[in-house]
Amino acid sequence: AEWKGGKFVLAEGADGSSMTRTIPMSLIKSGEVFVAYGQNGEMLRPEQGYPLRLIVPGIQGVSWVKYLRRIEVGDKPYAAKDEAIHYMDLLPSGQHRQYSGIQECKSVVTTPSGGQVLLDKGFYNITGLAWSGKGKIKKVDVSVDGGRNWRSTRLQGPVMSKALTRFHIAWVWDGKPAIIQSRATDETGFVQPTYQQLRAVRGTRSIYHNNAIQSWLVQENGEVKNVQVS
Ligand SMILES: Nc1nc2c(c(=O)[nH]1)N[C@H]1C(S)=C(S)[C@@H](COP(=O)(O)O)O[C@H]1N2
Ligand SMILES: [Mo]
Repeated sequence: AEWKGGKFVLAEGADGSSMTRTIPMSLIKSGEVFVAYGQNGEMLRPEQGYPLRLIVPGIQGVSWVKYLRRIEVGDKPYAAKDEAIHYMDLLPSGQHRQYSGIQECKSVVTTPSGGQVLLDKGFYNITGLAWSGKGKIKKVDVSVDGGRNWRSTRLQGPVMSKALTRFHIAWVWDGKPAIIQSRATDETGFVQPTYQQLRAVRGTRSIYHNNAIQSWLVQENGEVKNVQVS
């Protein structure tokens, strides 16, 4: 039942942090938000939020409140501690960006990635994950030269809205240093930004919602590490 003035829902967790988040009623009306008690035929596990967990597709993980113990409906956002102290971004203008839950299009290469080691030159299947809070992934491009050249990858089905989408592309490593990146585009046409592009919009003091292109450096000895390409 919907309360007439109900524009926002408060969701609170039962753990020590009492994780508390405001969920706009518009999201709930879209019919995608639900409360989960199980997954793949078994109860949620403690680390997944047993016994109940809020699922908010397209919204950053912090709003997926685990150990759900309280729901309230109100006419204003609640400015909970996790919204008024944390999870705000300080913009270059000096203003705070708040209640900015939607996860914009992002991707990351999972193999090869930081901490892994390529044992020899030769064939590799570069693979990773892409996702968008605004719909389906349309395409993912991969670069092995730090963003100078890009090739489009094969998306593994089913490609579903606001869900992780795996991509694959073949690569023959010649044994020389290489910088591997992925760049996703979602069905709205939004293209995942470089760090430079993201900083131009969000400044340098914005912590959350980092959806910039991630770079992995493959070194000559095969070790892969995290680097930032400016
Ligand atoms: N009750 C409760 N829910 C919570 C949190 C928490 O600390 N307490 N952490 C949030 C954050 S910040 C994230 S990123 C996700 C992590 O969910 P996962 O462990 O299923 O990946 O849970 C969210 N839900
Ligand atoms: Mo998080």
